[in-house]
Amino acid sequence: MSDEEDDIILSELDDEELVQQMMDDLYDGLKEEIEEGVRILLDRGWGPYDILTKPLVGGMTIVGADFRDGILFVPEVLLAANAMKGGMFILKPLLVETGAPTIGKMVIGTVKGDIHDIGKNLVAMMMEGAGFEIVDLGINNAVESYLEAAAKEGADIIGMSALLTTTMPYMKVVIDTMKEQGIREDYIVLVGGAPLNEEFGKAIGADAYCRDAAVAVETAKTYMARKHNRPPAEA
Ligand code: B1M
Repeated sequence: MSDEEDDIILSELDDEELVQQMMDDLYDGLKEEIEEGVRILLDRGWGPYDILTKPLVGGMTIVGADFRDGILFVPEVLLAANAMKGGMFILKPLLVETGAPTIGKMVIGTVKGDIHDIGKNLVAMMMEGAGFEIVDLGINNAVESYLEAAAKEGADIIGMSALLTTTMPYMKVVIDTMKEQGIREDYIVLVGGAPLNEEFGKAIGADAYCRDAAVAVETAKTYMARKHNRPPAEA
């Protein structure tokens, strides 16, 4: 870090400068600075969702582009991810404290072979904030992990996340296994992750692809409303 950067006092920056500085700090993996920036923006009346999406997700998008282009490498990206998690840790209670009644239960996890969890964690937080009960299965989940947890927890929704083109096909393994076991219709299946799209979601037989955490919340609500309005099965 240069002397000039050492001298920056985050609280003296205006909002726009602070957001830009936080994106730079995220890039540099500076967790304490990110935490400080998050607290300053909260003190200035920013909503937790805006803080997540602008400096944090915005910063991570730049990290992703430079990782792809070979400018950043895994250790630097891990530091950036760690800084992002520091910010998310402060925001989580604020995102979940709406006191909304439980409107459904979702088990969510990143699929087998994939250790990316930032997006999945963000979805889990936002869903919790919207009144869903969340069972977070973490990363690297095999089909058994999803299905056993969904049955044990009496889940309404199975949520799967994948960030790699090599791991996204595993979502189809889970859905095909559900079909084989005759339990596909027992659950709403929502999928998400940067390399996915609507078409992929349809092709693998998911109920819906969710572009981001906000879409995941809205989609889950829509499907839960449909589920509750479904006529009872004939005797
Ligand atoms: Co990884 N990585 N990574 N990585 N990494 C990507 C995904 C990559 C696109 C980078 C790049 O090349 N540009 C690339 C994948 C390329 C491809 O598959 N075609 C890649 C690679 C190659 C790898 C490794 C293979 C690198 C290596 O080792 N050579 C390796 C894989 C390890 C493995 O999984 N087996 C690897 C490792 C890592 C780190 C460990 C260093 C770190 C992860 C740390 C962590 O997650 N704890 C990491 C990171 C941070 C990234 C990038 C830079 C950022 C991902 C992220 O957190 N984004 C990423 C580049 C990128 O995506 N731009 C990259 C922010 C997050 C908020 O967005 O996850 O998309 P996202 O989630 C969104 C939506 O997608 C959606 O909502 C979220 C919030 O709005 N969503 C859902 C996500 N899941 C959902 C589930 C739902 C609904 C919506 O269910 C209902």
